[in-house]
Amino acid sequence: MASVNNGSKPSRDQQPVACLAATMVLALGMLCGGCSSEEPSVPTIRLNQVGFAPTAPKVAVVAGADTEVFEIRSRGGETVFTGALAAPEFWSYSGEEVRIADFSGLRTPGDYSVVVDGSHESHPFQIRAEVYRPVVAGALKAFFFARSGTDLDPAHAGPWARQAGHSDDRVLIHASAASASRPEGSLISSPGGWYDAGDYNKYIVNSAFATATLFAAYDHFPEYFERLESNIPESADTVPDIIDEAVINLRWMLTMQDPMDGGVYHKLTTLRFEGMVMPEQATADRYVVQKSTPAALDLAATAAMAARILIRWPQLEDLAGQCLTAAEAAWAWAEANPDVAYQQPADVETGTYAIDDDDFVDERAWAAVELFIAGGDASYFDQVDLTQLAGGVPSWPWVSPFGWASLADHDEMPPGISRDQVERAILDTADLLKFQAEESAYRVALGASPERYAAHHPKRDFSWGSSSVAASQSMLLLWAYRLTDDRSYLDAALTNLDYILGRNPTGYCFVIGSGSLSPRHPHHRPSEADGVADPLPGFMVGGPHDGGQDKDFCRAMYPSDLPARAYVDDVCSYATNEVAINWNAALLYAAGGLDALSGGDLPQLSSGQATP
Ligand code: G3I
Ligand code: 9MR
Repeated sequence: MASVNNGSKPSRDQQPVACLAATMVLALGMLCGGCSSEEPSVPTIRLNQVGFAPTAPKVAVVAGADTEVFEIRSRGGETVFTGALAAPEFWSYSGEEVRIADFSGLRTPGDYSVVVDGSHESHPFQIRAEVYRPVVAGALKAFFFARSGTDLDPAHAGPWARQAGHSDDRVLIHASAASASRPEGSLISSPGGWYDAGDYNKYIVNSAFATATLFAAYDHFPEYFERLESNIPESADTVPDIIDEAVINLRWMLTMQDPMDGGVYHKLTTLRFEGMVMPEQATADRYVVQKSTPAALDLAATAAMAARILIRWPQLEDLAGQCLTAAEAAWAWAEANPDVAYQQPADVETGTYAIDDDDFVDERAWAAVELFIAGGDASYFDQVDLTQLAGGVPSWPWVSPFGWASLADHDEMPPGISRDQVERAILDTADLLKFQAEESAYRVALGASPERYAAHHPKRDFSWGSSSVAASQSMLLLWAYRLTDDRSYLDAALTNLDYILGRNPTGYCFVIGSGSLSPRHPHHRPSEADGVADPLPGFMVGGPHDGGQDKDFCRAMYPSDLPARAYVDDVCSYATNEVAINWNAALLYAAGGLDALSGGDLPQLSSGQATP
């Protein structure tokens, strides 16, 4: 195995050594025959398997080619474009020496493929104005498929129709959540919302990231999302589908707040993960567990954000008012309980959404910003110094970037901070990502050296859920574009969507049902247990991650331990092949924003038109 450096791209003066390493790996691979060489034995062509908007940059990544040129062929076999392959470059994250094929000059709508060495052909792709639309509509529809506690009927769910599971109207108070008014073993009702991921539990911290991202997508691109329909039961109403869907989970989140003290339970969960069964077969007792400071602050931020957005629809005015009240009560609880980290009880084995040594500075800042914007009260900043906050990419452990994005759109600045400081908090991280997108061998933003990022970012981009790191980086780059109209941020945002849809070393399009090769065996209980051959579409899987947390369960061996290739399309792999609501929310924002900005005119889908 080639010695791979610590994951940061070798500087240009290091590359000769890196290329030597790659050459050695290639030589070993050719010598040892059956062993798994890290290099392709035949040319590989990696590209966005869905396609490109006519005016978008268009790039494929080629490994193992023997020639200096490439061509683009139409579906009819005609060569419509030829170009020179760029000089070889080494990508340490995949141990590959690759060459760039740039065909941005081809803008004619049509169906095409890339060909090298005269015969090696890529997956097909399209060039057309609304090329990202199916990915966006599917990403939104995935939330409908994730709904808890409701039947999914055939008219809206097609072959993935299923019975309701988890009414969650008799949820037990866990010992860790007991209070005088709600003693251990008492029952509350906490119905609805979305299942978190491949499991059937519901978590406030991750719900906040996902729900707030859907609200932000609408807030930033209202004209686009007002017209995007996903054939859900609510499509017939006058509220945009993305808002209808976000409200489904928001209403559940509000039930997780204790009306007696404003505290928020960290999650609603079984004691251990259910088997690979359908919702109606998953009948273990469900509990709300310990109230936590991050849960209270994340609910406060999400509910305050909802309050200022939902007010736009008369039928949601009451909910908007409830949200502001809930946000203020949650903030007050967090002020009285500022350091209550979630501590997994000994008898609970499900997900935690908690990190070590968390000081909740980011959750507190985000909540203060949203409460300030929603109600105009600057006193929320009495205990919050935004100037001490780093920038960074939004993630469930680092949510303060949402605050920067909201302030960037707001007329009034909080006391002690300038608009320029707010914008720099976004643009400084965006500039690092743009540099990476322009410089990396795959020409993608993903893989930026974390040392260049602000603090709190997962130390490696190829963390658990790396495809969502890509999508969240694109979200931040679109924030930068909205601030500056600088197209280089838009182009950088697109590089990571290209990565997600196929321009990556695994050869997969990570969105189920999109592209030519997408996951067939996600770690997702309904997909595994529903008896339907095709997994539920529209979900994005976590993608490559070299942590190996699931290797004890995986029959299928990972093809590589390299960060960008450590992926296996097997139901066992929850560390690389699960789905999750925060991941899909970031995809929805990124793909939707790029679709909205690529100039495509949204066709008016009839409300009954089935989407994927
Ligand atoms: O924050 C630290 C960072 O400081 C450190 O440098 C880095 C080193 O690896 O680790 C970082 O913590 C990581 C954390 O995510 C935040 O990024 C942990 O290593 C990593 O194990 C953790 O992974 C999370 C995983 O659950 C395990 O807890 C994923 O982000 C999260 O998406 C995933 O979420 C699960 C739910 O618990 C259960 N439902 C399914 C869902 C998706 O798999
Ligand atoms: O299905 C669970 C998935 O949602 C989680 O992300 C993952 C890590 O917490 O755990 C999965 O459950 C597995 C458990 O951790 C170990 N026994 C096998 C379970 C199913 O793969």
